[in-house]
Amino acid sequence: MGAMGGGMAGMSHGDMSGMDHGNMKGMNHAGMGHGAMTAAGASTEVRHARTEYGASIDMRVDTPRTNLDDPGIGLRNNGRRVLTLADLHTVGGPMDPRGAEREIELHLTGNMERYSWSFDGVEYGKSTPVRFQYGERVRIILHNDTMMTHPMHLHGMWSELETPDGQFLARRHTIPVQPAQRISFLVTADALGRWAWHCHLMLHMDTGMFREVVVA
Ligand SMILES: [Cu+2]
Repeated sequence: MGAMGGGMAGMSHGDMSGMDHGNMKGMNHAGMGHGAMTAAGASTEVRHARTEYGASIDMRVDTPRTNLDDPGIGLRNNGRRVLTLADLHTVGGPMDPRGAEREIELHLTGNMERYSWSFDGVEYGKSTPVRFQYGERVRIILHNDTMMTHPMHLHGMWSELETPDGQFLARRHTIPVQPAQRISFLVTADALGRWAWHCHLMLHMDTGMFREVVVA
């Protein structure tokens, strides 16, 4: 864990002062006058859910990084050029030209000592589904509050990765989120039903970094 570099700067351990208005997921930001949400890109205001202040969490990141050109731990400055998310460009642009109608922010969380993993401090067994309205265009922000990279796989729909200022980059099934990184992507909820959304590291998925997504 010694190779974290600059990403550690903003981490708080047990500091309650960052507690704010709780879990924003499912809330419609349209017309809410949310200061940090810009037309061009994802909101930058960090919102830790209330459920992140519990025993399931050993770390929170208050000043995440948003750059996509970091090769990642163990691959930096090794004399070779390493492909990063910033190098990807899907030919033809996004499948859906619409901007996001609302924003869902979820944090990737865990406790290294307990070896438990979760979204927003809530393991799968205690969670309720994330709900998408059929046909909506939604922006998902994933904010990594852990010291590990999590390759996050949303089933059933495409994840359209964007730059911090809202430019389309690439269409993917799985998006790796590095330690202390905050990334965003757009999803068109065009597939009715129940879908899995999880980290692709088996031990993380099995211990709770898994959510059900319902499109209805
Ligand atoms: Cu993981």
